[in-house]
Amino acid sequence: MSEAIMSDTAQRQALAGELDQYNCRVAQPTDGPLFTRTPHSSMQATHWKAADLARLLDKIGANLKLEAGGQRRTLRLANRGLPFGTTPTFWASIQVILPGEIATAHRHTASALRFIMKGRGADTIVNGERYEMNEGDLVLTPAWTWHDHEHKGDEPMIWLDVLDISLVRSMHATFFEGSEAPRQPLAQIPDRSFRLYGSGIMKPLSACEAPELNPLLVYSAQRAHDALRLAGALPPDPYDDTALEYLNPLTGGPALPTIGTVLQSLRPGIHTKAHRHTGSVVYYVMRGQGATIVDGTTFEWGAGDFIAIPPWAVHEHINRCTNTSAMLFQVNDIPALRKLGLYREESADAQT
Ligand code: 1HN
Repeated sequence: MSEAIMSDTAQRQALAGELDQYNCRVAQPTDGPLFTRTPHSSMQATHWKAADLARLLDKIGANLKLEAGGQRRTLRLANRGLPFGTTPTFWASIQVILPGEIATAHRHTASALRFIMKGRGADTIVNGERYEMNEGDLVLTPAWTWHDHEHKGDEPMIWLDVLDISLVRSMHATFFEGSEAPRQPLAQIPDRSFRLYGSGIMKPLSACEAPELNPLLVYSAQRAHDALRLAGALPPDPYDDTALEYLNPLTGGPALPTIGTVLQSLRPGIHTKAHRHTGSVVYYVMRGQGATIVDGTTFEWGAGDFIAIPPWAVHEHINRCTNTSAMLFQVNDIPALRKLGLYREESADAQT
């Protein structure tokens, strides 16, 4: 058959072999759609229950070693719709550290944060600054900062770790470096960032850091809870009730460039409006009892549970309790999406 009367489908298939030799190709009829009208995420909404996590954390605490220069002892929150990670951009894991253990120093280009779930007596050193980690504190490990942890308390301790690993991997920008010394040397003033910037309302006249590099490494639970309590007296946001984002005190932008961190309270009995956005989200329920409806599936949650919401999934929250508020810590990738011009949101009312 002459080339002129072959169908377009046949032409495309006939060309494939030759083009391939030159590292080229044309769209083939068997290819899936290149663009979809709206995002079709393969990530699945997922619910992890506190009792299951507690049992698994006990098990990894008892059975996995924490060796110098080795892997951290972390329970990764996985997603059946993704090859790795908790959402398309970030990994959420729960780290177990036992009394006397050291998670040795290293650094990586993935940005990381820690949110302390339970226990006391561990500290972390981030680029020479040392901070005690107490329940509800948020500690940052910005990209390429050295970090190590030591547990000096007498009960196992757990915290949530979130790293933008999938985002960094997708850009092939992974660097990692270990250290010979298990812990870093301390800076002369080992809590400088908190002394200068920790109030959240003031900054030194001489602030000379590059503003896009957040100089503040730790956000205390007490200050964050005070802020949330004050804001909680205001009328609720229709979708999130009271939700405050941890900020970079020099720019007012997000605490990390790619990962958003939010403390949220749902007042007694509230049922928020439904919306969707391009951000993927993981919620950790700090206290309370309620439900989150994600694309029509209802997840009934209680304290210690985690919920993951895929990009563009319609979601709404309910506080089932009529006399106490629920408190949630939320992690999302909205800062990364905004920087890339990819953030969109819409109310469920607007959907057809
Ligand atoms: C990591 O380096 C830490 O530094 C925690 O404590 C969790 C999960 C995946 C990859 C690296 C840490 C991690 C991690």
